[in-house]
Parts: sequence; C-alpha cells; structure tokens
Amino acid sequence: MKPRLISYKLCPFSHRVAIVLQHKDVEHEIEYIDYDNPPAWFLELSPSKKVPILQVDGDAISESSVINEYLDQVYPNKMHPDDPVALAKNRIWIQHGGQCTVNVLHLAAKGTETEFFGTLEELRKNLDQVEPAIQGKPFFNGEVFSLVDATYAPMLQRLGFLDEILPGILDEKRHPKTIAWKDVLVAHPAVQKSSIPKMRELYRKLLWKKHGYLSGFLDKSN
Ligand SMILES: N[C@@H](CCC(=O)N[C@@H](CS)C(=O)NCC(=O)O)C(=O)O
Repeated sequence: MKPRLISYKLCPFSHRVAIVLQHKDVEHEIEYIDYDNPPAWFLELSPSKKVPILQVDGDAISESSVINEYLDQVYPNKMHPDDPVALAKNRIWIQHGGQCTVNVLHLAAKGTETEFFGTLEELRKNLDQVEPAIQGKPFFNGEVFSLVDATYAPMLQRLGFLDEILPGILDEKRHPKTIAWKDVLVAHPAVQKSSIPKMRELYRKLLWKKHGYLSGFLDKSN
C-alpha cells in the first residue's frame, strides 16, 4: 500500500512531510480534509485530532517530526546525518522549528498591533538561536538537504509570504543567513513540488478569513 498523508491544505506541519515524500520520490497519496469540518474517520485515527497523519499498511503515524524520521528510516536517500552528535543536534533544531512554526501560525492570526509585534519579537528571538547554526552551503548542514531543511522550509516559505504583505517582517540585518537559507529552500524542487497549486493566493485568502492585524495590509500589497 502506498503511504497516505492526511493533511489540511495549508498546514505547515503536513507540508514538512510532503517535502520529504517528494525529496525521496516516494509514491504516495494525499488526502486533504476540511479544517472546519474534519470527518469522523479522521478523528478516530488521530489521537491529538491534528494533522499530519501518515497511514502505512493499516497503521497511522502522527507528529510531523516522527513521520519524517520514519520515512528517513524506510526510504533511501538519507536526510539525517550519520554522526550521532550531528544527529542529536539536528533533532534539537527540529524541535525548535516547532516553536518557530507556531509563532508564524500565530502571526497570521493575531488581531491587534500589540499582539502581532509581541509574537513577531518572540519569533525573532527564536530565529536568533537558529541564525548562527545555519551552515548555508547551501543547506542547514551544508551540501545535503536534510530533515532540518524540510522542517523549516514551510515556516520560512510562509514567513516570506507575510513579508511581502508587510515588508520588514524578515529582518535583513538581524537574520541574513536565515533569509538566504529561506531563498534556497523555497526554490528547492521538493519544496516547489509539495506546495499546493496557487499556494500564495490561498494563503492570502486564509489571512483575509482570519481577519488578523495583517489582513489590513492585504489590499496594499499584491
Ligand atoms: N506537533 C504537531 C503539530 C501539528 C498541528 O498543530 N497541526 C494543526 C494544523 S497545521 C492541526 O491539526 N490543528 C488542529 C487542532 O489543533 O485541533 C506536528 O508536528 O505534527
């Protein structure tokens, strides 16, 4: 049976898994469910009621970082480093990426200017930690596209969309390596192929629907 990814269309955590499936060229299916009205079979399948879920041979695996480690173990084209210390450090960065991703999800939804800039500073402090660890030649660890790259790519891609709406969200002076890394990641074939059609447009529609602080800037950007 082909692995089957259960996802919401714009979920950055599910996108991480879609990137790994693409990068490893794994034949797979994706089922997008409705965030506002998840089907009963999904609620039974997902202990946390969250996506992503990967269905494999009658089993269901949850948590994007766990799913990606599973895929890396089972399919060729290794994305995790072999060296145990490098591996441990990569796992720590992957964990940290969860916090950054939550920050970006909150940025898209925060209602007031104060809430928005408070969350932005939280994200920037989290990125302060990542910035010196990026090797950027061209990827996080150097030449090999890793699970850390797949983990941060959806968050950085969405942050790029937000920066188009309110320029300066990405701070060139504070995070130059992160921004260069983002540019490499969004152009990567696995990230491109795993991004849903009209992604930028749908993301902007979602911002509009959320009616947060940023939605007030949508008209002024294209
Ligand atoms: N730690 C989880 C986070 C997954 C997550 O928060 N998914 C969101 C969608 S992007 C979700 O399903 N939210 C629904 C809910 O919280 O009920 C992972 O990495 O897989």
